Amino acid sequence: MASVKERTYIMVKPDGVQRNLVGEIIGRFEKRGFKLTALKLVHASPEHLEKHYADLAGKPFFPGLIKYMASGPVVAMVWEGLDAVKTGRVMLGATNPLQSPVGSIRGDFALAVGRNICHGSDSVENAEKEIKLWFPEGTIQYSLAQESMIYE
Ligand code: RTP
Repeated sequence: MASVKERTYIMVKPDGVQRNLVGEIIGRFEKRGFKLTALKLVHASPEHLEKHYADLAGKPFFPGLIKYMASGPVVAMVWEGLDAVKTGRVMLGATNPLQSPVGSIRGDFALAVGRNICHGSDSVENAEKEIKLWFPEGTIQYSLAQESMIYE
């Protein structure tokens, strides 16, 4: 059932950080109406990234993916709101920027599948797993002043 408390894990990848797109990406989620409940800049280890991408172990691009993701800091975030997971994926666009509509993050800022700027959880279940992995310390709870202007 749709919940305004649904959470998704969004991560600006090293290319997004190096290209100064952090503010742009945060701004899009803020303006859409989502609520930020966790945020940190982290230079993740290959071991940590292998856990995050465990489902992809064995894919031919896996070693290159881990190397790229460990090449610099990422911005790890949790965003909360109605259909956060599905809407977050729409805001990101398709995995391959070529198939991403203009107006999406990848459709506006990326050209190559291996440098696609931003990660977003693909299911509520995976979002909760990823949030635990990246924020074992937990997230912050607070209320948004304009919540009644976002939800009926
Ligand atoms: P992400 O997990 O990063 O949000 O991406 P996604 O769900 O859209 O795509 P997924 O299939 O989970 O792949 C994870 C990341 O691996 C890189 N990739 N490279 N070279 C390739 O063919 C290839 N395929 C995937 C991308 O950076 C993708 O986001």
